[in-house]
Amino acid sequence: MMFCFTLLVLNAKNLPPLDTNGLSDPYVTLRLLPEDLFGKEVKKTETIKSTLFPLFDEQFDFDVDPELLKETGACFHFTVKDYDKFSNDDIAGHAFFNLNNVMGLHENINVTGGFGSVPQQTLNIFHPKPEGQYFEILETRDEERAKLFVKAEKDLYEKTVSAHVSEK
Ligand SMILES: [Ca+2]
Repeated sequence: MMFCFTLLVLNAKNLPPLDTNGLSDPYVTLRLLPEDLFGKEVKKTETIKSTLFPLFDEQFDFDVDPELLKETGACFHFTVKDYDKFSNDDIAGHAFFNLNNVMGLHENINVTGGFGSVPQQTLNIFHPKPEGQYFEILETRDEERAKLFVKAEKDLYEKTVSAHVSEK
């Protein structure tokens, strides 16, 4: 049985300035990983011009087999990019969202009440280095390597989050 996973991309803040005017033209691409399970479909938001605090407020629907969301390493991969008219778009950063603990997935119930009933998640973006190496691994079709990559990213994400929390 397939179900529709709906994701609302709200906003981003404090993005790195990637244009010479000290601003950026951000948009977000999102996809499900690992590719071997979910395919290569990539969705993207509109580009918001000249801002480091874009408001996207866009909704995306993914038709997925809920069993796949329970697989190790299943996650959303977000990439925040800066649109450039005359060169390749720059990458502002990446973020990952683990899907193993999504509300309603294990309880076998529908989450009702719309977005108001689902807590918002704030993800910290990070810029992976060296970029080339990350992307080679990311693009690989080999499932085991993809999973290892995702696990490493999740560990990094957890570290980023805990560092962020302890700052407060
Ligand atoms: Ca730009």
